[in-house]
This record gives sequence, C-alpha cells and structure tokens, in this order.
Amino acid sequence: MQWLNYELMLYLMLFSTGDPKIGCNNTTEFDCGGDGKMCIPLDRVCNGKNDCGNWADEPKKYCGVNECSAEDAPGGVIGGGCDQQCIDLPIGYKCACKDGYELVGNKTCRGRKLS
Ligand SMILES: [Ca+2]
Repeated sequence: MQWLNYELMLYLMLFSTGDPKIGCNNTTEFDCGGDGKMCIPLDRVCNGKNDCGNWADEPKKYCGVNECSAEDAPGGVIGGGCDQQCIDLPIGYKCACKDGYELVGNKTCRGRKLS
C-alpha cells in the first residue's frame, strides 16, 4: 500500500502546520469568525468573493475605504488618530511609528529607549 503512504504524506504536507493552530496570524491572515478557527490570507479580504463562507471578509462598510485619508476618515479623524503613521488595511487600518519610536497601545508612539 505504497500509494496510501504517499497520499498521507502529501496530505500532511498540505494541510498540517505541525501543532494545531489556535488563532490567526494578524499580519498575514484574516480571522473569519473572530474566534481563530478559520483564517484566510489577507489578500482575499475585499476581493468580492465570499472566502469565509459567512461574508465576514467582504464587509461593504469597510471594503474600499481608506481610513487614513481625509475623505474617508471615520468621524473626521484624519490619519486614524495615529500619532505618526497610518497604514490602510483591507479592513480597517493600523498605526505605525517612525524609526526610533515604538507603538504603545494602538495609536501612540513613544521614543525608544537607547540601551
Ligand atoms: Ca473575499
């Protein structure tokens, strides 16, 4: 039953990531249910296709919105209220800091301590 071993190996290579995965990788994946059980690559968010199965990855309200721009800024808060840099994401946005600073909380930048 050599072929069975081969198929099993292929299956494990394709669908196993070693340890059971809990949660999604926030930088590369989108969490469909918000519970970490189903993750899809971020580039499938707002692509017009129902990749999650529950349309969680296609929220009309957020797709195509650049929260960092002045036009789309929620509540008129330009730059998402970020201290330094605002990065638009398919859904929502995130704040970032310049070199030498680190993000504290979601929006605040603080100078890195030199050690
Ligand atoms: Ca999609």
